[in-house]
Amino acid sequence: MSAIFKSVMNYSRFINSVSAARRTSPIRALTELLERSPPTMISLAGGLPNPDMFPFESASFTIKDGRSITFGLETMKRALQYSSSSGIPELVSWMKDLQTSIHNPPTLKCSPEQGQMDLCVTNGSQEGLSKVFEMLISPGDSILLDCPTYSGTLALLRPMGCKFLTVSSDQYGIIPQSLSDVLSRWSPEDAKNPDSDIPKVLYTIPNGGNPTGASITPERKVEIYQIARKYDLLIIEDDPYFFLQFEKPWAPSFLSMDVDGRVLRMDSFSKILSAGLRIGFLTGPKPLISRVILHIQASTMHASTFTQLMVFNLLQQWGQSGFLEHVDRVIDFYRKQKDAMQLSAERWLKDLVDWNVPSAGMFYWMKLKGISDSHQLITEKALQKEVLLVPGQAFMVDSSMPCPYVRAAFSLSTPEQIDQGLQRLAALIKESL
Ligand code: 09M
Repeated sequence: MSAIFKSVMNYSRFINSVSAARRTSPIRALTELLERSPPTMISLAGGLPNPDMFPFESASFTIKDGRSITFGLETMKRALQYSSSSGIPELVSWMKDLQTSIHNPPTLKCSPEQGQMDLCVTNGSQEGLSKVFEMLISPGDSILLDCPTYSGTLALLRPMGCKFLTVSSDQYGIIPQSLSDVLSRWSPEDAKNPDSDIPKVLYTIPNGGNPTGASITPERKVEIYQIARKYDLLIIEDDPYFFLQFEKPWAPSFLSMDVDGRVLRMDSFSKILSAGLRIGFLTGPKPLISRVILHIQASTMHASTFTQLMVFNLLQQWGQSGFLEHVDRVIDFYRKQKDAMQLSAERWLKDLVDWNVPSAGMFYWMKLKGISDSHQLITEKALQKEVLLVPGQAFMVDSSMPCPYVRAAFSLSTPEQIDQGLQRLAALIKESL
């Protein structure tokens, strides 16, 4: 891709009026000044609390591999204090190195204005998603997405008053021809007209889609990226299941092919380190990441300093290779879980359900044959039979339409429970036919 000429992006085209109006807080600017000052500086400026007054003194964590992390008094003071809105510098730097090793983004050496790759820490990828949409979407805007999709994204977008333009997909993700077809009612030139209603944003989950389990093939990604270039679209790559790809080599990301700086990528540690620590990463062109950081300054301020230090200390001890070894162990677990669900589905659901075997993630998307809507079946009868699945409706743009699908997660149950659960589902379906 590096031989391809870069399009010059006009980022202001994508930023809505609320985001464009964000300014750096004067206190934040002073804090940064203080960080660059000599230790002799007496600052009466910052409204930071005195950590000597906090009751916690030290902390120690035992890692399952036998190592430990200890926060002494000084680290503890820092962990309990406010910190930078973009994330603690050492974690940001570690993650930039990881993104570089894994994705080698073509924008790494661009100037900041030209979309140089930047990164910030978020409270899980959900905060990245919410901040990105709040930067880009104005009421009445159209957004391109493949449906069904993550209910958390729909929950975010629905109240924003945007129109959903759904693109067809299958087990290999978005079908590029369908994306072209949806866009064919506009001309690429419309992207230069500020009054045009041409969509500006494509959202997708590229690996182990939630709920479908689908993963976009590398060939399709290249085609989709070319269409995004043609119509000047930003691609929102929501990829929390990237590290749960069962087979190597891992698929190249949109970020890895992003010569222009039109990809905003969400990564998450929720599935590999901890969901409750709430650590995610937003990677993308600097002019857009800096808008998101301004929003973080004015809302959550930053992801927990304590949590960030805890994660950073672990990553530093592990190094990139240790981290990737851990990821491999996690993948081995989920692959076995996926195989267990496959086996049980073959055993109990063969003639009752259609499904595809996922190549990443945590979900099977099951179509119940001969049942037009799974909602009542799940919310009433399944409860009595003591098996719970998510009715497909939850992932649909139009949730008023009947939906014969259910989402089955293989993450949390034992193979025995999975087997029993699917046996119960089979009995339910048979009763309802
Ligand atoms: N179900 C997710 N998905 C989910 C879910 C969840 C409680 C979360 C996609 O932790 P974060 O912020 O990194 O993850 C957010 C996120 C972003 N994008 C595609 C996701 O699947 C997490 C949490 C209960 C149920 C949940 O069902 O699917």
